[in-house]
Amino acid sequence: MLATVEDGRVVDLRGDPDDVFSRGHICPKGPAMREVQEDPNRLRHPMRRTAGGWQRVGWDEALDEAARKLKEIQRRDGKDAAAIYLGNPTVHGHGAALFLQPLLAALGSKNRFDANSMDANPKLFACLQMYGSLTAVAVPDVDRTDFLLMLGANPAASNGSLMTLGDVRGRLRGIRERGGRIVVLDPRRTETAAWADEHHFIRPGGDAPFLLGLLHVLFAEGFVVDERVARIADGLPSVRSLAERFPPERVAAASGVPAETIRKLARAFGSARTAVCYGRVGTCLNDFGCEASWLIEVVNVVTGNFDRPGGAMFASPAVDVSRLGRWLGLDGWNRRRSRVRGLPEIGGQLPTATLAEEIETPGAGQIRALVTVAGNPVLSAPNGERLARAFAGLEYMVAVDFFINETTRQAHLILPPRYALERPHADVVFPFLAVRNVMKYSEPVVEPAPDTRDEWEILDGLSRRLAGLPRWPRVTPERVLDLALRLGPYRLSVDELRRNPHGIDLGPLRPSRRQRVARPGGRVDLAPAALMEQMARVERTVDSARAADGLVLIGRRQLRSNNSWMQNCHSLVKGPDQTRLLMHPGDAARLGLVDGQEVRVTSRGGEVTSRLEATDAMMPGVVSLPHGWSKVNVNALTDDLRVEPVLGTAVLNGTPVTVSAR
Ligand SMILES: Nc1nc2c(c(=O)[nH]1)N[C@H]1C(S)=C(S)[C@@H](COP(=O)(O)OP(=O)(O)OC[C@H]3O[C@@H](n4cnc5c(=O)[nH]c(N)nc54)[C@H](O)[C@@H]3O)O[C@H]1N2
Ligand SMILES: Nc1nc2c(c(=O)[nH]1)N[C@H]1C(S)=C(S)[C@@H](COP(=O)(O)OP(=O)(O)OC[C@H]3O[C@@H](n4cnc5c(=O)[nH]c(N)nc54)[C@H](O)[C@@H]3O)O[C@H]1N2
Ligand SMILES: [Mo]
Repeated sequence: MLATVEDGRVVDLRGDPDDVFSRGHICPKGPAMREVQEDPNRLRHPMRRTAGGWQRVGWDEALDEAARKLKEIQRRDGKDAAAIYLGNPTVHGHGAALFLQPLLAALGSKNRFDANSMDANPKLFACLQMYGSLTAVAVPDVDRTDFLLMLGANPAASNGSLMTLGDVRGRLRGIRERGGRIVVLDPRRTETAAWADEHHFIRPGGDAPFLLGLLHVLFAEGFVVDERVARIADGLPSVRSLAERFPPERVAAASGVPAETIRKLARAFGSARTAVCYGRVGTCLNDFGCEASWLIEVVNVVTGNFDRPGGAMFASPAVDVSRLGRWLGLDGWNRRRSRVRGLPEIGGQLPTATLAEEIETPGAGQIRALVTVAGNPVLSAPNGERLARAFAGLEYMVAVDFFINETTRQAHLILPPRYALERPHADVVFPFLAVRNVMKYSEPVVEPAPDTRDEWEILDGLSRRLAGLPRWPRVTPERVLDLALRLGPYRLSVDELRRNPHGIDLGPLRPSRRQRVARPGGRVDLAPAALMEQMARVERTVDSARAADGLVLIGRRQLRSNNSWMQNCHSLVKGPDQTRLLMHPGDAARLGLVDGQEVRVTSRGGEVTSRLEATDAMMPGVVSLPHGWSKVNVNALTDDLRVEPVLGTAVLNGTPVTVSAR
């Protein structure tokens, strides 16, 4: 973005037309950053909760207190008595991304939770199983593909996820301008569907059955060239005999996609010059998130679209995230399990769906203290209200965040970092998920307010106190970044990035299976045991599926919101109410409800009220609410006990609900 600064204040923020990746196309949240910067509610100094309200404290006093309390509790009850929760923005800046590891090490607790257990873990798991690494995430080569088959993703609103896109609209339009096609499968006809050639409804959780039917046709009709697949992958016979058992007719009811449509899509995919299947939050956050994520990769590999232009490819980022991941021992799963429900870790992190019970359940290893960094799990985690009650019972809680919100208001102490416009910025995480290799470094655009701290200084300050290390000398994020860049494949440096403020274009994605697939010979495992053994469960569901009688609830991201936290920005929340419940008009008529009416939405665990919008953009039997809003908290309806069995990922979509007049 380009910022205009007058008298130390940002007066204008807009897209940078010379940016090598976005070409100046940004979303409404970009300009709204000015409002976050100016927001009087944004904290600049540490705040302590007292009987008389929040009181400002000095930085040293605050950091000393946090470290002392955490250590006291850990000394008494063991290291695991202090837990940490890492929220989504921890990956959005190099300060946090590079300085969280030392904090995790200094805390030394096995009770680590993160937002990925409500997001991408099933996909990362599929990558770990098939390609040997959580960081071996193949992304659609959007700029060259002839056919994009998209399941449960809405990049028109989300800007692309595990598929970092600059100029999302232009890039997707490019597929069609080249004569290619985009097909979307989603229980809602989304904003992305409006940009696509075709949209088909799919039942929430219906992706794994659909993909099995798709694979059946791909195999049966000769779209799989065995010799070509066998050159790079093992397990083809297992996958073939699996797919043989699922003709489209068998999966039609469970997927909600007619058998004829599945056949047609398989033929279109199989005969396209290049094609790529891609799935995101919708495919991950259901009972078969791991299986669906795996089958998506299988579709790409068996049709010869893996690691080739126009298919699913690996980015080659300037900072070698895979190497960092290996050093940090991220590439693992099920090396230990959570105390209460026995859910497995992945990448060292436990599922957030079990955090509340780990706090509530007495016994050795009970969580008594918590650090949250850039997260708002009370709104973002299933059964958030239970979590809020659990937080209230903690002996000590400290939040690294610059807003007092549903989560941080439970903390004894809040440590607010500087905002993005007051600190240098380099993206070290997302280039490894980008559809083109790019790297950029941005200087701060405004002077930070006096006596404020950068995120890394807070994390570093806390780590050093916890570990009992001297406070000086410190290694800055710029030094770490510079080293990582110099060790990376392009031998870049921070100075070189500084000389190129519009970013450095490092070219299109390149075939790199041998470097990126961390298995012997760079070979892909098409049929990992951990996934094959789930197939009996899929089979049972497929065969017991019948026309749904009740309603199920799914989520909806919106262009003008950002999970739970930009709702202080007037430019984003003005206009029509964004929290309406979407429902098919046929369902509304059946329930005697009318468009615009106030309704009560009830689930096993909770209730919210919302206004009804009757729209044929919804699949019959499915209703939709966005997440992240406090007045209509969708996660008051979701269930912390509903997790998929492989990883314990929260099943945030497909929640059974009833809707009635209020
Ligand atoms: N029902 C339902 N629930 C969902 C989802 C869904 O689709 N449906 N999506 C899930 C997904 S994909 C995700 S990623 C999670 C997100 O879950 P969380 O990460 O827990 O929630 P966020 O709303 O992203 O919270 C971000 C917090 O970080 C703070 N913050 C912003 N920038 C910074 C910064 O630079 N430093 C620090 N320290 N703090 C900062 C904000 O004030 C806010 O409190 O929600 C999940 N929850
Ligand atoms: N504007 C905006 N952008 C964002 C965010 C934001 O809050 N606001 N959040 C960011 C984050 S943290 C993430 S993880 C990404 C997510 O990025 P995306 O995954 O692209 O975004 P979602 O809108 O969650 O898309 C999920 C889609 O899945 C559909 N769906 C639900 N259940 C199912 C199902 O069972 N099967 C199928 N096939 N579809 C289903 C929903 O209708 C929805 O359209 O977006 C990021 N970008
Ligand atoms: Mo996310």
